[in-house]
Amino acid sequence: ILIFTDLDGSLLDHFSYSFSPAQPLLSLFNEIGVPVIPVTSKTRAELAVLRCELDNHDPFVVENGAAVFIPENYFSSPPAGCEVIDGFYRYQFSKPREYWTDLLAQQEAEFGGEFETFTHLGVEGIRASTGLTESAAQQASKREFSEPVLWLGLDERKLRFIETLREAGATVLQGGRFLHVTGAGNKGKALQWLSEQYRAEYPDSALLTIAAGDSDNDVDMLQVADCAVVVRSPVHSPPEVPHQHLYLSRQTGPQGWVEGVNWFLGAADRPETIDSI
Ligand code: 2M8
Ligand code: MG
Ligand code: MG
Repeated sequence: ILIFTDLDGSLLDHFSYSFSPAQPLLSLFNEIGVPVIPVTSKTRAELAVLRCELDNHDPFVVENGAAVFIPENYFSSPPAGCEVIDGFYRYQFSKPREYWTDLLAQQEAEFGGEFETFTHLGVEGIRASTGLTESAAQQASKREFSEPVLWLGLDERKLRFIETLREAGATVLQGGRFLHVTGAGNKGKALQWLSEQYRAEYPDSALLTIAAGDSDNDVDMLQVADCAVVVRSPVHSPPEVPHQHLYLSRQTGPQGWVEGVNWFLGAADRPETIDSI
């Protein structure tokens, strides 16, 4: 079993960023060796801190699928196409951040005043719009492959903005609070690439992939996993995910995460009817 999980709004509470309701299940997975792979909008700098707090030693995916990091001695041989960086193998799907900030700067002419980038928000602006602590906001500001954007304008204009960026080659993904502007990767591609690395390492095991997420930027990942847990959000409606094996949690955040993962592991009472979207 491989568990691929979104963080904000899924394993972490949307408001408090706490994962304590999931702690017992995470400890169990650690003990029995079930990998829990964060697949997140967050940066490598944020993951460095969070993985310590979570006591997580598995690979992770940053900035919405823009890059995958695998601890250097995790697999018996280096995965193809990776560079070694700070003790990790890195597989990169996207161009660097500067490419996307340049593209966004070009949008000022048509959309000036309608959006705010992370670069312009700065650490204080990020803190204010996310509720992260100052040091966490600092880590969030260290983007390497993508730029989050706060949309300030009207909804119709937002669609036009997204379309314009897509025509220019960007991938634009809606997170809980921000639009994420990045390159060719998405969470689904990252899941598939990483699953192939596990299959190569364990050719005789039948691997089952479970993915958990709460937002639109998780749909690509939820669709390609064998089992999809949609974690209910306290602030927005669940994303639409065409999937045969889908569970929509009744609870939100980490409680919903535990509920959904347990449901697929057969450890929860099977509800009379499965919630469907
Ligand atoms: C941003 O990501 C979330 C993901 O759903 C969002 O778009 O709302 C990122 O900046 C991430 O780095 C940061 O930790 C998070 C905090 O809420 O916001
Ligand atoms: Mg989320
Ligand atoms: Mg996320």
